Amino acid sequence: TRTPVNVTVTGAAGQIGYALLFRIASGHLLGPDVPVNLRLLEIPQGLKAAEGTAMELDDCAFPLLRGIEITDDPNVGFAGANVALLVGARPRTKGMERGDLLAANGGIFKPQGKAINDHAADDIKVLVVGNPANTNALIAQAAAPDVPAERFTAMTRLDHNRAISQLAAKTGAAVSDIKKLTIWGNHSATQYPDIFHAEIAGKNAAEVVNDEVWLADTFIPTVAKRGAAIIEARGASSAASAANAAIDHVHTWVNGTAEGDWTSMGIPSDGSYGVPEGIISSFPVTTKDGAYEIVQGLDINEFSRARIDASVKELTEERDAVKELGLI
Ligand code: NAX
Repeated sequence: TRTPVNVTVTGAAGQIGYALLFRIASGHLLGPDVPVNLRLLEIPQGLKAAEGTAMELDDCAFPLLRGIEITDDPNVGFAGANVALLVGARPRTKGMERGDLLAANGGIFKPQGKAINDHAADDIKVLVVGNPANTNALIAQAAAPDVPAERFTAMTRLDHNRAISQLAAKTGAAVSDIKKLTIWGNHSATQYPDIFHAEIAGKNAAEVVNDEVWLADTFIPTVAKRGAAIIEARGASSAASAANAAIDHVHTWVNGTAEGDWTSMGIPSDGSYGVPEGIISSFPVTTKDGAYEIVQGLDINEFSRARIDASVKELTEERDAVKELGLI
């Protein structure tokens, strides 16, 4: 029998946490043969609700769930963690400026990065879901100098999955026929979903669609503003789909991308595609044996270049702002 993997989830009492924990415990994060220990990290006000969720997890009698620990101390929550899902964040409230938002989240992600640095397992893999996800991941990464930088990633898989779904709806293709889609840049309204290298049943997706007006005026804004559309319809932000994307992100990172396909992950830039080092930006990546690599050699046309640059510019501005605040 395998040693259980320690999975830490922050914001465990929130709505994404509620949609996420049961799937982790039932084996969807790491595989049907991998036992897990769950660590739920919350703030003091969230502990009671986290305990309630833990009671329900017990009541599922999941064969793979070996233990649940609940804490409001990051040093305890990340002790021995192999996988950390950083979901809890400070949402933007009315009248809050971007600087206030970045400062409030710095107060969360800096100490969490330090606790990961000091207490997590050597093979720790971190996924930041809490917004602004890319820059929160950068703050946590900067606070963890002893952890290889590439272990800190930000979630753009929900955007990736949304883009596949929109493309399938437009073309009548099955989602499983769509490969090599890319989300570039920031998990924000400036993100760029790129179909120029995507394939639909082996054919180039941009050629199949053959409609640049739809691409620019419908597809890209629909994907980028989907989060707001969900809030409008549901009266609450995306939760189950966000949890599903977090599961997909880690599952792919650990278990590998399929031959002939890739995925999108927010990762520390190595300078590829003219994206400057020092930010966490989304790229097309393949994964194997628990490591990822940026897909190299893609031709970037003018349409794509302008959009990638715009999103990267936003990320460098966020980076400059958190640097100014002393958060990195
Ligand atoms: P909720 O407000 O339902 O839950 C957040 C939870 O985090 C709360 O229980 C709160 O007590 C806890 N929390 C706050 N500070 C904490 C800290 N320092 N340590 C531990 N826990 C803490 O939000 P929910 O809907 O679950 O969303 C969570 C985050 O995901 C938000 O920042 C949201 O913006 C972000 N999202 C990111 C997405 C992505 O694609 N990257 C998509 C979905 C989602 O919008």
